[in-house]
Amino acid sequence: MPQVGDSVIREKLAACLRSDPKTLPSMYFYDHRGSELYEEITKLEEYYPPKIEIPLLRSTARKLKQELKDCDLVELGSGDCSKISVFLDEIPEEIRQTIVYYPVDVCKDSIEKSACNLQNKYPEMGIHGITADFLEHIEKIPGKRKRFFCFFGSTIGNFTEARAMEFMADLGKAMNENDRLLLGVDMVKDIDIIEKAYNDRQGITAEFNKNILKVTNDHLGTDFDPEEFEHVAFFNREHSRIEMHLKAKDDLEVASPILDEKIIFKKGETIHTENSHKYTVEGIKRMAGAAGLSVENIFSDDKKWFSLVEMVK
Ligand code: AVI
Repeated sequence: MPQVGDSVIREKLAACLRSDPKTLPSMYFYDHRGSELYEEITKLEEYYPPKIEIPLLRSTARKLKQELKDCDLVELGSGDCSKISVFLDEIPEEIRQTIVYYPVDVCKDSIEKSACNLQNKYPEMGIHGITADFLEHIEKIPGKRKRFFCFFGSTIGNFTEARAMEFMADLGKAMNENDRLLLGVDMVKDIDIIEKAYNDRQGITAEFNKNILKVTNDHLGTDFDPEEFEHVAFFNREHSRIEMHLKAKDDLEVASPILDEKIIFKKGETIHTENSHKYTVEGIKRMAGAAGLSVENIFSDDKKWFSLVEMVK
């Protein structure tokens, strides 16, 4: 018996599958199984971003520690707070006790649990979780003291170009003169390295990609069989992004009693499931400039594969 999601989600998914070309929004990767698979991806040899971002968070925290004094540290999309924890480990306790940390995430349970864990780890620091979709409610973020915004993980790379620009512009508008933003971005590099990161030998990324069909089945009551689709991931040079697709192995029809319609696929037709943009220094500066921000520092690893970009208004 399919689990029927709410009508807004249903309409959104249905519209994506009716569109030409067909799409599914990448946010639907992350049900329980999808989150487990993503966790596995982060440990894969080929998937380089976390292996570079984590040490970079440490070295950058050591460089920025003075800027964190007396500030409200706002992490957008804080998840399990594991990244900020790496960052805060490098901040001396006497500075930490002047910081108030605001994790912002849509998931109330995850915020409460991770804020509690973090409070046990750093009893000297104020912590106030904010349950909000920061893409919609940036005004919910307090603004009395100077703020240090963080958005790690190159999650911005998964937004459409227009959405990323809109998000940056909203942030640019919300930021005051003393505020700072530290943005994690995955950089353009040898295409073979990028493509291998999304086509791992164990097939975990393929399973992660196909899992979106099970999530769709849960919401729409469709009978997608993930085995009838092939995982495809390639670098699109024009848009400077990895694209993930699911390609129909044959002509097929997918039924949905909830939608009361069939979804028809021709052999080779794809569902576009994700974009993961890769950035250049020029691209980052352009994006910052268009949002009314300027780039103060770019902290990168030796190979310049990943960057933490510090921006000010
Ligand atoms: C969450 N996000 C930054 C990942 C990325 O690399 O774009 C999602 C991902 N998709 C496939 N592998 C990882």
